[in-house]
Amino acid sequence: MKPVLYVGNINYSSWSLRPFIALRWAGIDFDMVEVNLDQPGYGEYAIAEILAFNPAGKVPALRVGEIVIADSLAIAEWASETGRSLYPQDPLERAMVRSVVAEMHSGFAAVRRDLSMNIRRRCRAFGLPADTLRDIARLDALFAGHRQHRDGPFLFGQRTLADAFFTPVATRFRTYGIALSADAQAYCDTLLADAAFLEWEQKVLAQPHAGFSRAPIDQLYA
Ligand SMILES: N[C@@H](CCC(=O)N[C@@H](CS)C(=O)NCC(=O)O)C(=O)O
Repeated sequence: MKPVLYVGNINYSSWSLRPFIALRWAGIDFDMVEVNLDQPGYGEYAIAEILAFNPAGKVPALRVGEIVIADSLAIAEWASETGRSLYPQDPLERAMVRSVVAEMHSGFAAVRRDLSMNIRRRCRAFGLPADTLRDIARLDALFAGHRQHRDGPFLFGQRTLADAFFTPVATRFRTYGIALSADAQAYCDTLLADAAFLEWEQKVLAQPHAGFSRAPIDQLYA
C-alpha cells in the first residue's frame, strides 16, 4: 500500500505543503487526503476526523503501513532517507541545511501570524509590526544567500529540505506583495516555478474557492 499524506486545506496549510514537496522531490509515490480544517475542534487540535489517524490532532501526517509520522519535519526527513536524499553530501553543508530548516520549523512566528499562507490571494499588507519586519529582513538576507552557490538556483545550489521548508514563505511574500531584494526575489521565483509547487498550486486553483470561517485569513488587509 502506498503511503498516505494527510494534509489540511491546500490553499492555507503551509505545514502541509512542505512535506508534499519533500515527498515529490525524493521521488516517493504516495496518495494524498485533504482534511477540511474549517470544522469544529479547529484551533484545539480536536478535529475528530484528524484524531482518527493522529492522536496529536494535527496535519500533516503520513501513514506508512501501520505507522503514522506526525510532523512536517519528521515526514520530510523520512522522505529524504527513504527516497532521493534532500541533503548535501558534505557534513557541514548538511548542518547548515538543518540549521535553516530548524529556524523555519520553530521560528518566524511573526511572519506566520501576520502573513498567513493563502495561495490564491493577492493583496498588499500594511501596518506590519516591528517583529514581522524583522522576520522579513532575516528571511530576505537568508534567501539572498542562494547566490553564493554556483551549481544551481536553490538555497544550497541543488534542491534540499531547506527549499521545501521555504516554499510556503515564498507564497506568503507573493500573496501580500512584500518587496524583497532582487536576489531574494530571484530565489522565491525559483521556488514558485518548481514543478512540485506548481502541481500543488494547480490543485488549489482547480478547487471552488471556499473561504475559511474559523480564522480571519481571507480578511487580512482587506
Ligand atoms: N509542527 C507541526 C505543526 C502542525 C500544525 O500545527 N498543523 C495545523 C494545521 S496547518 C493543525 O493541524 N491544526 C489543527 C487545529 O488547529 O486544530 C508540523 O510541523 O507538522
